[in-house]
Amino acid sequence: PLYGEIVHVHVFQNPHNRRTHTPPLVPGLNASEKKSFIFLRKELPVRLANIMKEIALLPENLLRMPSVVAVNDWYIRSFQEIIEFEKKEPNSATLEHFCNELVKIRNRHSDVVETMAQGVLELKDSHDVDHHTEHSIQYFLDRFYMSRISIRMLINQHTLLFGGQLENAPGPNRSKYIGCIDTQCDIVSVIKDAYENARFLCDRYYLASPDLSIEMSQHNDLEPEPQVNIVYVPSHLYHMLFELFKNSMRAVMEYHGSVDVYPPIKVTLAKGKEDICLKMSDKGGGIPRSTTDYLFKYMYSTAPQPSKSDAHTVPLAGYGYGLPISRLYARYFHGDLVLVSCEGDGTDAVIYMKALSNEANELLPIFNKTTSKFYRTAVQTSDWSNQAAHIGDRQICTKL
Ligand code: W6P
Repeated sequence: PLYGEIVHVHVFQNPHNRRTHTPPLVPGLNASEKKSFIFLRKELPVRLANIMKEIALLPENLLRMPSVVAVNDWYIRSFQEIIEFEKKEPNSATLEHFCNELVKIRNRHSDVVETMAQGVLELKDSHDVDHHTEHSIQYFLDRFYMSRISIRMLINQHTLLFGGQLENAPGPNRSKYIGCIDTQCDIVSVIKDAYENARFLCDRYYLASPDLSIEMSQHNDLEPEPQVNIVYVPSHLYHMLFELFKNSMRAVMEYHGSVDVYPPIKVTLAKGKEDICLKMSDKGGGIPRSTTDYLFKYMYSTAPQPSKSDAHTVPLAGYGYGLPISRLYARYFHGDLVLVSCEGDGTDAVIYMKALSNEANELLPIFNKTTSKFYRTAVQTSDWSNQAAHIGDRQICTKL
């Protein structure tokens, strides 16, 4: 089965959290719900256990931080609640109870990102963090948040498909959604939604905002409304685009001061045989090459993401966990998110997605010997030197 995630976006209700779902073919107790239940009561504990093994390998001083202890406890509790279903008969009462438990677990874990970020801050405030610890934390958080994306996807699919929140007409009006997966996701309309919502924040803070121009690669002029449709989770795409738009808008507004017109943000959308590429280009002055990598580092992010309750006080994105988590969303279906910046000019952000949905399956962290070795071994020291010669002081002979 295909699975999707509901993303919490501060300030706005993410318009891509559709609550539509395909109706069960047989009303009441249906075979696919039972199959999904049997799959999940095993798969969810496996995924939880995998990441709990990694939590256990975290540097001791991080493990002792109160926020990390809290997150760990949530995982233990959720694991226990799901394995309770191992011995249960899959009758309709069990299935209903299972759905309710999943909703409860999803709610329990809704603030995990902010809480882990808080734990990292607690560590930074109380300890000197060495290079190795920093490296472990980066490695762990990428895997931990990826695991979380995948687990929430499974929970969301099950509760959307079988939780019966909303009815949906069968037959010709049958939804193009399977849970939170849109089988004909219209990328341009997601771009426009994310732009409009980011622009709203930008206008409120800077009293102006850059325009958007969308360019479709190999666009056929006979088509009045160009579209690119793919099988995707619109909420994931929205999350990435909203984050990128906020960053680009802030850069443009800060770089150009008060002028009459700001250079627009240009989005180029291309559909190739293998990839669908979405490039967002801003003329926001760019960032030094040496800092692009830091934008994806959890340890260098300035603050934890604002909690959902105080989100309205935050103007536009700071470099919180928005970018690294957006990259995980892209990687989850075997895509990627990269930044290429030219200092003094602007920044290009590219979201890669797989054009073929059969290639866009889940990318999951697994726990094995390589994993535990990673946490134990020291960071490789560089075997490249920059000490030998200097162009500036003529140690390099330029006149042969
Ligand atoms: C910038 C910095 C940045 C990060 C992410 C996306 C776009 C941009 N533009 O100047």
